[in-house]
Amino acid sequence: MFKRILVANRGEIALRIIRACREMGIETVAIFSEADRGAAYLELADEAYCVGPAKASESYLRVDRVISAAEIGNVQAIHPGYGFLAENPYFADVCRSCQIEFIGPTHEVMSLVGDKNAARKLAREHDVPVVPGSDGLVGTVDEALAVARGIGFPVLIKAAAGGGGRGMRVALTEEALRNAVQQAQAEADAAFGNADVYLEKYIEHPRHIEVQILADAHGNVVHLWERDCTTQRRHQKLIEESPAPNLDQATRQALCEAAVRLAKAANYLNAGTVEFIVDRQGRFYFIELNARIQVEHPVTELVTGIDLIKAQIRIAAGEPLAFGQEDIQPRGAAIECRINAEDTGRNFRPSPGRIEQIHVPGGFGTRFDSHVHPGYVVSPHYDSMLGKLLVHQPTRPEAIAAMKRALQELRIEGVKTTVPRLAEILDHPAFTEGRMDTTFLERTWPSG
Ligand code: MV4
Repeated sequence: MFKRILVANRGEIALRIIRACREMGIETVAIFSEADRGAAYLELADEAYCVGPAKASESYLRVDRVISAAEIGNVQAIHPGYGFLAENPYFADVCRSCQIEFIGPTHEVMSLVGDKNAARKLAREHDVPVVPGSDGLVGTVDEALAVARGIGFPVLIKAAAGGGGRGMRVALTEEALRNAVQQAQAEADAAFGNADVYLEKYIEHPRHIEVQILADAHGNVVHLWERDCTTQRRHQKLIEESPAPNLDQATRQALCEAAVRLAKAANYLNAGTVEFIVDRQGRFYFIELNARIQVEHPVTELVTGIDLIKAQIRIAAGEPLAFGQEDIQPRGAAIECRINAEDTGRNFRPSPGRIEQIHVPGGFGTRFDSHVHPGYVVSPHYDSMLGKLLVHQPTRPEAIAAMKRALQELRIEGVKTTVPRLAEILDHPAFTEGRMDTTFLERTWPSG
């Protein structure tokens, strides 16, 4: 096992990783930008080094500075968390060349899944359902027209280098498709330095369901069931839960087995998430494979009892998984609410500033993953998540009731937060009845 790990991240996920390491007897080296200097969670690491100014592009995203901290800190491995360098194949490759274990997939896998068209092709070759669409890239408007006529409108043009909702464009008609293809190509080129696009039938009002997987270096691949992340707004998830409501057992089983098939086909290593959309008829389609630990991973930890961060570290150290698929029996229902410093009355605009007071809820089955404390200053330089409030209960209605109670207990003074909107969502019949789709929030609160 590793003796010492560098945590290449900040905030709640850095704290989450530091805690797991401490419990495993692993020393930690933290990094911080000048905006995070003096942050309380850094005290829990064994050492901490500054990697640059507040701007992420000059600190947490700087491969040279992060690697320097790893060399000076004399670590054997780096945990990237999520965001920043977590899905950067170049960073994973530099780690390898420096003989530092990257706690995540290989750079080959990261390159493969970063190409959404290649991932789609792999899925198709392994009987993982994909949305009807082009066989591969579409190079010209005429090609796109031919595909669209075959599958019918509306269609979605997606950038091969996109993902997470970036680089997509809907076309409702043949006339619109011409411009849409050219615009999508130009945008993809500008945003990702890669103009490749492909075409899919546009699935209206889908649900977003993802499957957590773990793969070790000995060929074992398991799934840890699904998370429903449908309750999101402008591609920002607000609430995640497991199990997905109103998903029949046969579909659930098929979805999870498809995820494992794809992970095996990709030679996947470490933790990953296979993302699907589910249409109104309950048909599911593979969308993308996320090669990182995700913000919402604790939802899965609560229903399975498996610590995903520790599992990631053990896998990276070469240990075989300590459990098989049969050992992963989900229990009860878990819900996560993202507590962001945002003003829901002003279109979720970030609300940075000093947290004057915070009271954290507790009680049976309640977990709050957060790095903030009274006096903590929320920087405008990073995403506005203050923490993740989670509950675990025997059933979904009980989990909803527990979350409402916990949100009432949570008191944050000094910045505006998403708490009032979260409480409204938990009271909405579309949510309580599990009838959400990805347009639910925008339709219900059109002004923001
Ligand atoms: C889609 C889709 C409809 N049809 N693909 C957005 C995030 C990215 N991972 C894939 N996304 C979508 N792909 C087809 N063919 C609708 C979305 C989508 C969406 C998906 C999951 C969660 C929220 C979403 C919000 C808007 C659109």
